[in-house]
Amino acid sequence: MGDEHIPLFETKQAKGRTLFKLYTASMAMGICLICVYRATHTPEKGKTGRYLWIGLFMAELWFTFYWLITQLVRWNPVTHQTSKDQLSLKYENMLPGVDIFVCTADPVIEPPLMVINTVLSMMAYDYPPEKLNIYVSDDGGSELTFFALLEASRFCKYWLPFCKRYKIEPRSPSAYFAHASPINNEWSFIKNKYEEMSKRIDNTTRLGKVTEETRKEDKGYQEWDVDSSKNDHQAVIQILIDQRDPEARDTEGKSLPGLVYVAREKRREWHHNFKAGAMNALIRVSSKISNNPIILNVDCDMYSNNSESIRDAMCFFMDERSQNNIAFVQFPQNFDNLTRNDLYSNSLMVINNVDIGGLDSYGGCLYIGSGCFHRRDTLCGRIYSLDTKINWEKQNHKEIIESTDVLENECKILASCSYEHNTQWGKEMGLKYGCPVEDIITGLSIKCRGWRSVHLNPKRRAFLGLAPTTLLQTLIQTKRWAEGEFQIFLSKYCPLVFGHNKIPLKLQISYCCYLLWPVNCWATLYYVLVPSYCLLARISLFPKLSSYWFLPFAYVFAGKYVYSLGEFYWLGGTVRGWWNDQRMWLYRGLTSYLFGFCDVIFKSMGFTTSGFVITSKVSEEDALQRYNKEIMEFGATSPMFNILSTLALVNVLSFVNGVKWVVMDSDISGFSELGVQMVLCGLIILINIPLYDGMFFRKDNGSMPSSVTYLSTIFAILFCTLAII
Ligand SMILES: *[C@@H]1O[C@H](CO)[C@@H](O)[C@H](O)[C@H]1NC(C)=O
Ligand SMILES: *[C@@H]1O[C@H](CO)[C@@H](O)[C@H](O)[C@H]1NC(C)=O
Ligand SMILES: CC(=O)N[C@H]1CO[C@H](CO)[C@@H](O)[C@@H]1O
Repeated sequence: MGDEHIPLFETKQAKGRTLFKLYTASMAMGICLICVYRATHTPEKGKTGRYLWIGLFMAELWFTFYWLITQLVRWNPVTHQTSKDQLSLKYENMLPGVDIFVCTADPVIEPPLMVINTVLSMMAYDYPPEKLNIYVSDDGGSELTFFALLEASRFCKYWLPFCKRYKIEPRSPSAYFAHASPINNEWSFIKNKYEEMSKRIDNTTRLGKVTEETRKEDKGYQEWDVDSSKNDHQAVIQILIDQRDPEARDTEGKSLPGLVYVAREKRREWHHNFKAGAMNALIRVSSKISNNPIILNVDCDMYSNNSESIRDAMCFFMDERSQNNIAFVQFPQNFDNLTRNDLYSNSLMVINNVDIGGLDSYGGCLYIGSGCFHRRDTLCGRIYSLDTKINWEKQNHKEIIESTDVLENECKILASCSYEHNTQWGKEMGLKYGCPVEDIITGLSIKCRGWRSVHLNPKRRAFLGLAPTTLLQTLIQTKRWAEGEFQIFLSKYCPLVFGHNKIPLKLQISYCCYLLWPVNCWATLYYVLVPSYCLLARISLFPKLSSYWFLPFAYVFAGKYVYSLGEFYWLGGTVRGWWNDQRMWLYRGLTSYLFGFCDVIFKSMGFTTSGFVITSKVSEEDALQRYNKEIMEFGATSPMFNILSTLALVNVLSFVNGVKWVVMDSDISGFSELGVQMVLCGLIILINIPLYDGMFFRKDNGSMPSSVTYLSTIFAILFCTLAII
């Protein structure tokens, strides 16, 4: 074939690299000058403030170190572009099959209606349906989810042909009908059908159980006849759409993607390894039923916003140049319920658009547990060698002759608790166990076996999920990530050790950029607390405003923030969005990272931990209204809020004290000496405005609980009294 070398994807380097390098160099110079200043101006032994000064120097050294890692990550980001036309031209008839895993864990936190919307959007991919199989892992083992899925297996017979005929997007019915305007009668018919179905599902969910009448409709419900609970039940495997069944057709007689409900066995005496355990059970069950060479896994709230995403991913797996060394293609996590200025900074815009592209240029973005296409063989532990080419043409899975019942029963063994006992599952095979963010170490170990990975970040988002909509949810989610990541850093999977000699040093260090998130808490806390403490105690920690040494501080500070504002704006954010992002950076540092760090340390010493619980991302009506108006939501007591409020108040008190001092005593030289600290305090106050508002002015349900306000006021006053005496 003459056209054999037409590439299926293109890789581009980010623009403006020279400018970026110049900027980095100038910042590095500024930072060096600051270090020189700190080293040469340390207060002498015995003088007040010597230790505070040294502490501040340490905090700055940490920030410098972390900044250097960040610059390394961002040195040379790349982006990819796919040519799906080429893919169809060359490979349309040999496209490999794809097994899609949708994981859900709890019908209350993750409503079944949301789950089936995700499932329907996946079933409707623009891809040969006989090559698609959807597996829903229900770790809640709930008949409500099963009921919803059964409904979906009927509705899809109307939905899929409708999607394909009118080429509608997105293909999650709820997302589609939320914005679409009527086309014709068929449209209204489908919409009615969808609404009826969602009513039935909502009614059943509200009731909390499936009615007796409905239970007679499908023998699958018998699985719930035995006494069972969320954490103690047998394995349930139900093939809802069997591709071997000649009657499994849509209303136009075309074949349907397979649909399988899987609830692995749960017993109290076995450890279940959370999502990693569920994924591994799915890998085994799917290998028995369809055994497709590509696996896509998504969280149950992430619907597909682009019906061509599978083809995008295939462009990498099937490209001839890539030497078949691509183990997985990761899409970023995006959200469709973000507000315009992204109050809680959930969009991860800079990480998704810049940082991960940087990791990609070093041969390996992270695997982040959702929206990722894997090769089945690499996920199961295969080591890279030059002949790992998949023979796409011979991928047709083996003919299965068993009846559905027999097949389901065989799969139950694969999904039983004891199956993994004394096997390599969770170690060398499948997702790794023993860490809350198992995806990161799984991705890392795949890379250590010689594979590379690709990050694809198309303009039109491939997957859209739900972002947390309250401050506390956001902070707790970040805490969980931070904790897991730091745990990896301290474990044998630390990239610097585990990846030694296996992946490039650049990549090892880049990984640490994320794994060290929580460590930032100490320097952040120090910077928020100590300069204002010293302002109260009249100890100067920074150069005078009139001194030349002030310049590097001003340059580094301004340089960092002007750059990040510019970057944020250029990526499509708003100025207020950037300001919110800075606030959330601070809040995460002072709470999520702090608790994450402490929990990891306490856990390693054998103590129990703070145990913040995850709550539903679907919130109350009035909370949702505030979210849409971008009013910060407190409304709960949490030690996290105590910390934030106390710090915010301390800064107000010391700022007021500083102002009083300049105005009343007209102490101008004092102002020059403490000016930087006053500016710092002032900025912290500005960024905390929504917090003061929530503490003292708002009266709605989302304002700060008064117990938190009282307690933090007392703490703040105590602290300031200590500083002054
Ligand atoms: C759902 O419940 C409401 C009352 O709670 C009832 O009026 C309605 O008919 C039910 N819908 C379906 C589809 O069962
Ligand atoms: C989702 O897809 C639609 C097209 O169906 C597109 O208009 C929209 O911009 C996409 N959303 C995002 C966030 O990319
Ligand atoms: C489930 C949920 O919270 N959805 C909300 C996401 O955000 C949009 C506004 O941006 C709301 O309208 C949705 O209700």
